Amino acid sequence: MHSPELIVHHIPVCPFSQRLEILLALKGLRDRVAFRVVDVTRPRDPALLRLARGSTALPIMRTPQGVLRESLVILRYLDELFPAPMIAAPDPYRRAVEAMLIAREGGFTAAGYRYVMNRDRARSSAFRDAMLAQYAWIEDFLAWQSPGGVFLSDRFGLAEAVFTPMFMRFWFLEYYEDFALPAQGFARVRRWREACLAHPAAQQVCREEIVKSYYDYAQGVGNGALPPGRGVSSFAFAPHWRERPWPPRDKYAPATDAMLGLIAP
Ligand SMILES: N[C@@H](CCC(=O)N[C@@H](CS)C(=O)NCC(=O)O)C(=O)O
Repeated sequence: MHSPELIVHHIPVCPFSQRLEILLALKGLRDRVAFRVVDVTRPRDPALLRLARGSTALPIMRTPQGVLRESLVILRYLDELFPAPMIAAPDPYRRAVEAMLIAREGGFTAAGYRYVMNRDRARSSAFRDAMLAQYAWIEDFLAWQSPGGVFLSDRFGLAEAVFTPMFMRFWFLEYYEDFALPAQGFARVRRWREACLAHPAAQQVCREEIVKSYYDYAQGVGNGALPPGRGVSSFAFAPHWRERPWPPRDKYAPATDAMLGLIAP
């Protein structure tokens, strides 16, 4: 069954839409859904806003029956619509275990984004501790549910599709905050994270694209808005991120458009 009616509107470097791309890649069904690119640095098309009932958050997915929002909802919809193979755990109990881990994704995501967006150097260590507390929770959960394994189950599944895009975005913490998991106490979550990052179905973005695109988040400004004194967003499509220099790692000394290789069209 070919379904050209399934259309996702997304921001290409967005972790929430990468979840959908990973799920489709795991199923070998990437071409069943058309992805339409939205430029987050430009005013949103009113027709798209109407589709999402005024919400600017992406991704949204158009289906023959109506519009769906929220990446976790769309993930489960796609998993059930194209059930061969199911990516969620097949057994109800294991699916519930998977759901316990997925229930933590919001707090995990928020801790990383708050940390990179913090502009008060004196508070950096508090944000680091909050991030480490999130990793410590996952460490404990995996040590409980899958102590000797790599993934939560015997394969890359739904929880991995949910968390891997965040592990990738958090390359911005390594770059702008020198954040690293401590050598002691995080072996299980480190094993999980490394296997997630290396999985062939999850290679839609790379570290360089993320570090360059998210520079403005490190300036405390998200979603394509402009930091003070700047004219071009780090999320701009042109010049292409590959053609721009790596941004300065010291986020407290703001760079100019020119230093970032950003030139107004
Ligand atoms: N909870 C939502 C979050 C979606 C979200 O925040 N998307 C960001 C892009 S990464 C966005 O659309 N930002 C632009 C905006 O909200 O205006 C989901 O899981 O789909």
